[in-house]
This record gives sequence, C-alpha cells and structure tokens, in this order.
Amino acid sequence: MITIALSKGRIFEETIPLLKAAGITAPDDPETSRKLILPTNRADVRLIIVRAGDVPTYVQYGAADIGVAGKDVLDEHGGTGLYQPLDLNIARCRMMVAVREDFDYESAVRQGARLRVATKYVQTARAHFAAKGVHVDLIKLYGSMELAPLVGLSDAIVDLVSSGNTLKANHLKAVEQIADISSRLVVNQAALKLKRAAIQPILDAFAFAIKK
Ligand code: PRT
Ligand code: MG
Repeated sequence: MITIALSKGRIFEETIPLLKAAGITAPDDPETSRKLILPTNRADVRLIIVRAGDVPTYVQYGAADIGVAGKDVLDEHGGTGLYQPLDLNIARCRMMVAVREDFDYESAVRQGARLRVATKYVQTARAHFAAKGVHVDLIKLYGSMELAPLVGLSDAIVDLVSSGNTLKANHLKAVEQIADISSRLVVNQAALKLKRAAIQPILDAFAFAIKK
C-alpha cells in the first residue's frame, strides 16, 4: 500500500492533476466528504487528508509514504527523515515581512529598535532577522497574523502573500521578501528504499507533469 498525505484546499486541488498524470484518481472530494482516508482507483494507493502543517510529520514517521507540503511548512519542520525530490511549482506565494501602512520600517530597523514580530513561522522569522542583525521579539500565532499589527500586538508580521489582497484590505504593506514559496513532494526515506518499485513511477509521472 502507498499512502499519500495531502491537505485540503489549494494543495489538494493543485495535486489532483499531477496524480491524474500518474494514473491515480480519487472519487471523494475532501471539501464535502468527512472521510480522512480516501481510496483511489488503484487498490494499492490511498490518500490521507491532514492539516497542511502536519504533512511532514506523517511522512517523517512513515505513516504516509509520500506527501505534498509548502516550502514554508518544510522550513519550519526542518525536513528530518524526508527526501525532497521535486519542486511541484504549485500553491505558489511569497514569505514576506509586512507592517502597518503608517509604520516606518526602514527607520525602525536603521535605529536598531527591537521589533515585535508576530508569526506562525517562528523558525523562518528568527533566521531571517538574525541574518539581518535585527533584534526581534517573536510572538507565535496560529492564524490571522494580519490582525496583530492592527491591534498593537506586534510591529510586524511574517506571513505568506499571494495576491496581496489580504494585506491591502487590512491597511498593511509588505516591506521585505524572505522567500519564494511553492509546494514540494516529500518522500519517506525508508519507504523510498523498501517500496521503490511502486514509488518511483509516481515520482517520474509527477516530474513529467510539473508545469514550468
Ligand atoms: O488552513 P490551515 O491552518 O490548516 O493551514 P494552512 O493555512 O497552512 O493551509 P492552507 O491549505 O491554507 O495552505 C497550504 C499551503 O498553501 C501553505 O503552506 C503555502 O505553502 C501555500 N499557500 C499559497 C498559501 C497561500 N498561497 C496563501 N495566500 N497559504 C496561505 N495563504 C494565506 C496567507 O497566510 C494569507 O493569510 O492567504 C492569505 C494571503 O493571501 P492573499 O492572496 O490575500 O495575498
Ligand atoms: Mg489556511
């Protein structure tokens, strides 16, 4: 049995065409079905639906053989036990530093002020500001980071931006790009050795179907 871990939403939607290229189709839609284990047209392949941030953990421990996870999530996880053969070029966005429209980020940084930064991406934020030599107090959040500077919880946020509409709607501006983000295929290292005959054709089909 090959188990593939996906999260609902954009990753599931954008992975479906890649699975199709590998001859794998799933009849259930995770948006409407409450099933967490979805059978596919292939008796030896199943999908499991997990939180986006949990995908690397399922694959690391071998509860899933393969997964699809954003680079944002993989950077936070650290990648232990994961083979990352492919950038799937899906669910693209940017990891950014953002502040209120009326906040003078440049002078705050120039003056060596200690910045309060709210984010779900604590490792990423810590590494970014350490490399710049900017002192920060990190505040861990689990969602809706855009709210933090509006109510005085933080000076800045580190968050993903795609269209920029969420920042605009909340009178925030992006002031720095930290990384380009896309989703990666991750494979359990032991599974790749033990189940290579079943896994390699899936990797090859995905590699062939990736949009440049
Ligand atoms: O929802 P849950 O808490 O379970 O986890 P999640 O929010 O991490 O999962 P999900 O499914 O929303 O995102 C899965 C992956 O998609 C992320 O790990 C990213 O790699 C990728 N991705 C691509 C994005 C975005 N684009 C994105 N725009 N993830 C989140 N966003 C959010 C962003 O955090 C911000 O709040 O969308 C908002 C900004 O969007 P714009 O278009 O207004 O700029
Ligand atoms: Mg989400």
